[in-house]
Amino acid sequence: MKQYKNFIGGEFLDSKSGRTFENRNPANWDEVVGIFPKSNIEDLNDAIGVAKKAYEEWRRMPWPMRSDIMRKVAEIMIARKEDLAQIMTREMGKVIKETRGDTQEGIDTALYASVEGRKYFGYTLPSELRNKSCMTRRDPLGVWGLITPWNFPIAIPTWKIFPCLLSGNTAIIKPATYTPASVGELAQIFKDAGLPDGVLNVVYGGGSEIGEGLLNHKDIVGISFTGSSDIGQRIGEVCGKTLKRCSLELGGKNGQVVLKDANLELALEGVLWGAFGTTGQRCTATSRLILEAPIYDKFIDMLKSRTDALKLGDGLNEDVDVGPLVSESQRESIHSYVEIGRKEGARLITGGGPYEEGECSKGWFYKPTIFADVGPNMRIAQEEIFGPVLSVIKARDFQEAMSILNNTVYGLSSAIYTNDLNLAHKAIEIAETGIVYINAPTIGAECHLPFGGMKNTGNGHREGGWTAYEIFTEIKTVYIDYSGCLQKAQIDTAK
Ligand code: UN1
Repeated sequence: MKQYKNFIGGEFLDSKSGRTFENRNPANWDEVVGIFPKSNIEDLNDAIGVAKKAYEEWRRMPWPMRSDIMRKVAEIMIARKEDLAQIMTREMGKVIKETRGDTQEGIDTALYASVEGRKYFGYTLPSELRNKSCMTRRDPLGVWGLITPWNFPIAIPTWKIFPCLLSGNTAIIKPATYTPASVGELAQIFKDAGLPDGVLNVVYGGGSEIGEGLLNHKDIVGISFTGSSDIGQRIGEVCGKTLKRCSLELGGKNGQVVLKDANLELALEGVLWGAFGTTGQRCTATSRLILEAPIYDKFIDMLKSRTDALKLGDGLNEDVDVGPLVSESQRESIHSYVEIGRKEGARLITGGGPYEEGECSKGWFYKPTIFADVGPNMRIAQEEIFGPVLSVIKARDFQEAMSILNNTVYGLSSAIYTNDLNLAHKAIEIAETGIVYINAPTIGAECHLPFGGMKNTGNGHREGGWTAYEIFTEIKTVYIDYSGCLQKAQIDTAK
């Protein structure tokens, strides 16, 4: 069992509070994965102080030099991929194939950053006046607070860390308390790759202390947050008052639509992966399945038999399909939604309770659960559950399927299965989601494309791709007048 420390100014330090917390394996609660410092405001202030100091030098380092460090990080991550994946499965529970994928997403994001440092940024435009040129450039903002969730313990921190640092900012990251080890390993990797001290700092602790501390600190220029809509709203409120930049990536209630002409086998593979991958604990999880009436009964039968065949267990076993939930309280919250679904009159097709057979008796396992005959306005069709619970809704036709799809306050991703080219294009236009998949499940984002949602899923920013760099940079508009005389815009041009 490893003793992790905060990473402040390039050093691994205990908290000045003297307090710690432990993290246990959700597949086996007897196993302690690590001990972590439970930091206080003093630790946070130290971290912000060193990050502020490091910013002065780091922002001046040429972009390609910064991107070389990102490439070194990628190289170390590649060498340590299996080890990182194993730690992640032990701390978070998802199956090893998925934690390898999560780590790969971090590697891809690092490699993308290493290329981005040599290309994109700014553009030149003509002036209305003679002997004058105009251009834009991008500059960093200062010290950022990065607050990350537990469901993608490496991928999501890297979505924030790489564009934030490559852009010349420095940062404090507060990882989720359920998955602190992965970010601890990343800190070591950044140090091994030669990142200058103080550029990236890790401060462990809870949201009410460290999260709030970051949010309210005068030297923090922006917050990038992925997590629940409730906390996102609170962050948005404070950032609004203090005029901090703020990027929010929040909940989802994603739907997969299967039209009557679709390849049903393909749609079945898609929904199994979308709904039960990561044990449903993704903001991109498929939590609503909208079936066109003629295939409704047949598809539910197909889905039930495949769902019942999914193997639950410790995610370190290669043949396990579904790992545990991350914690006891998540399991309770998911079960309470299942109770709500029952009371609302939805028809339980399979699952519906904790799973405690054999080796699963010491973990937070929950049976993959399907409700059919779900009304589009039932709570299980409206609220984010964040677990392996799928609500199946019947639609009369394409139009009704699309209005059910959009009948939610969230708008992250959607999947439409059809072989009709016209309907596919129409669906892309109608869907109120930031990401639309055609004949592919609601999950599967790639690091070089924008990621984010419409409506209550966020505040309009997009992580991933070059759009992530817009979050972490300020545009500077530059006019260079080489005429040697005063030229008045709009006045001299009117002649
Ligand atoms: C999330 O759902 O919380 O879309 C992030 C995917 C992942 C990222 C998901 N690459 O599959």
